[in-house]
Amino acid sequence: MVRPLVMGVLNVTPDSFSDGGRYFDLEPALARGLEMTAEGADVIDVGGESSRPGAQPVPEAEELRRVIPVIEALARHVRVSVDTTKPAVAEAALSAGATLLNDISASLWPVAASNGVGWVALHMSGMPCTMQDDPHYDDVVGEVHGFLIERARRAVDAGVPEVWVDPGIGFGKTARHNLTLLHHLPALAASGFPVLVGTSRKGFLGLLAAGPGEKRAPVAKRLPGSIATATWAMLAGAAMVRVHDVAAASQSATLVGSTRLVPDVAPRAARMSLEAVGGPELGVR
Ligand code: HH2
Repeated sequence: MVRPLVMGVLNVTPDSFSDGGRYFDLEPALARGLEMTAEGADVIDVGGESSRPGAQPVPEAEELRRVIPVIEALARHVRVSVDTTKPAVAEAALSAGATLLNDISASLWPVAASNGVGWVALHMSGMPCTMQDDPHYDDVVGEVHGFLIERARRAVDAGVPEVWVDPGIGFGKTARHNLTLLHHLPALAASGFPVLVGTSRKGFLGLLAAGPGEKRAPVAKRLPGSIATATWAMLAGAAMVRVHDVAAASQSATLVGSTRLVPDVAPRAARMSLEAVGGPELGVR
């Protein structure tokens, strides 16, 4: 098996849309990173600049100040990715121990190639400060998949050893665009590039879960939608999901993996799923 991977979100920012300010200082950030690791995160994604709709850019020195000490400390315990669009921040994060560049600008593959590390290409239409103003596509699936596969091939040609593609849920997309991209994930997975998907707590889940008199369900009420869409994405072929709620997503990843290929489950997933069903045979209830 293979259990899909779980990427835990660690926003070292004052203004991220769902957890801004909670992990802005080093101590709570490290504690949360280690907690997510214990909950089953395979990768911790450290970011120092919010990309929420309307977010303003953060100066390079400030982004470095936020993320480097956290990466240095966490990389001793778990695989770390850095969520940045700045080449200098990417280089410094790799020197500090990160081994994956999570790149919403889909432009940093030369940095990944020269350092021999992994790279995630995400599709974004426009820039965070304006991307949700009036997103428009003639063919959202064709445009997003075409862009990602072209970037991914360029990265492979440049020598990047590990190339991921991410349809960029919420990055210049309406709820309908997001749902359409989720529906067509199998086609992206069929490209052969491993797919990463991040739906966690995003605005379209708030729209879909809105209660009476609410325009959107608040972030605190988006856990069911976050796990449902992460599970959907894994079943549709995503090899990794990016989530805030690691414990729940990790359990879901284990179940998805276990239902795929029972005899070959990876040791950790096997332990968890077998304990859950009460014995070494998955036939045991
Ligand atoms: N979403 C966010 C940030 N980075 N990276 C990838 N690969 N995929 C995503 O879907 C993705 C991402 C936005 O979420 P979050 O980090 O929680 O919020 P903010 O940007 O406000 O810090």
